[in-house]
Amino acid sequence: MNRLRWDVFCRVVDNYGDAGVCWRLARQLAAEHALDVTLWIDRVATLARFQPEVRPDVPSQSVAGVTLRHLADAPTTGVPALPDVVIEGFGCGLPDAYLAAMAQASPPPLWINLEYLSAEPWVDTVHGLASPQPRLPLERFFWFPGFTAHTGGLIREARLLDTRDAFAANLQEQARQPLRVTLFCYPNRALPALFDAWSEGDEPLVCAIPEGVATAALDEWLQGNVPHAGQSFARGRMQLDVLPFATQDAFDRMLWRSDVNFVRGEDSFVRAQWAARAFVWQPYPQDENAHRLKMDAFLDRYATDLDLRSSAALAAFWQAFNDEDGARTAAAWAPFRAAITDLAAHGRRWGERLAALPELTAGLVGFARNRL
Ligand code: TRH
Repeated sequence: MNRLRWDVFCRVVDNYGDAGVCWRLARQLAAEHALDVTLWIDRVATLARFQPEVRPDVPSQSVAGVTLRHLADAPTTGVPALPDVVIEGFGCGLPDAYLAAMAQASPPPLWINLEYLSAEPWVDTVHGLASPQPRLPLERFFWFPGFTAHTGGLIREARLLDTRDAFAANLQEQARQPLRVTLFCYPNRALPALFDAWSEGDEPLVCAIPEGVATAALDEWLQGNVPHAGQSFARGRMQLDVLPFATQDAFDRMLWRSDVNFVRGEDSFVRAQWAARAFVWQPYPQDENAHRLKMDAFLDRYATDLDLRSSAALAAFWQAFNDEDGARTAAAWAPFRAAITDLAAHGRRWGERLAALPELTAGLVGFARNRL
C-alpha cells in the first residue's frame, strides 16, 4: 500500500522552537505512523544545532526517516507531485507555486495549520475549525495544541513516559545532593540575584546551562569570564556547568535528571511537563504582555488541586522571574525550593492527566484519515 505523503513547512522565526516542534512532529509522523514525510525548512542550520547528523549544505537528505529539504529549493513553477497532507507550521506561509498547484488539484491536499500552544480557554472554541481561503478554492484547518480534550493535545512520543520512568529509576532519588537545576531561559535580569542566592544558599546546587543561554547574566555575574561549553565554574555552594547543545532526546534526559527545570517558549515547556519535575516557565516575550496572559492561563489550569502553599510559592516565583525582578526572585526562591517535592508529585499527576488526552500527532493522523 502506498504510504500517504505529508509535507511539513517550517520557517524559523528565531530561537529553536519553530524548528524544534516541526522536527519533533515530522520525526514522529515517520517513526510512529509509517508516513512518507518531507520537512521543508528555511534554516536547516538551526535544526543541525540539535540534530548533529543534519548537514546544512546538502539540498536534500534523509534523517530519522524524514526527507529534509531547503524551503528555498521548493518548486517555483509546477509542483511535480503534491502530498496528501500539508502541515503549515505556525502560519509560516506556503510557497506560491505550491498553493497554485494545490488550488488546481482535485481533490487538493488536506491543509492544516499547526498553531502555537496556549492554555487560554478560547483555544477550545477554535481548535479544528476550517477557514476558506479568500483568493483560492482551498480551505485551511486550524490545529491548536492544548491541555484539554477540546484541543489538539500535545506531542507525546510512544513510550516516552515509560522511558522516562526507567531512566529515573536508575537515579539515586533519595540522595538528591546536590540540587540539580537545568536553566534554559531567555535573557533575564533577575538571574545575577538568583545566582547570588544559590551560591550563598544552605545546600550545594549544580546548574546546567546550555551553551549560549543566559550569557549576559553570566557575563555580569562572572565579570566577563563566561564559561564555554564543557567548562564549569564554582562560587560558594553553586556550580555552573555550561553544556553543549544536546539532541532533543538528550535534552529530555537533562530534564528528567534535574530537580528543577527552567524552560521557555513552547517545546521545552511541554517537555518539562512530561519530565514531571518542579519547573519554571519563561514564555516567549510578546507585545502588550500577551505572554503573561498565556502564563496566567497556564497557572490557572496547572495549579488546580495543588495545595495552597505550593501553589502560592509556584506563582510567586514564576511572576518574579518573568518580571525579571532580581530581589523578588531571590526572595521567592526559598518557598519555591521548599515546594519542589510537592511540585514533582503534582507534576506526575498533571502528566498522567495530559497523557490521558488524545496525543497531538495521532490526532492529526486520525483527522487526516477521516478526510482523505
Ligand atoms: O528556543 P525557543 O525559545 O523557541 C521559541 C519558542 O518555540 C516560541 O514559542 C516561538 O515563538 C519562538 O521560538 C519563535 O524555545 P523552545 O520552544 O523550548 O524550543 C527549544 C527547542 O530546542 C526544543 O525543541 C528543545 C530543543 N533543545 C535541544 O534539543 N537541545 C538543547 O540542548 C536545548 C537547550 C534545546
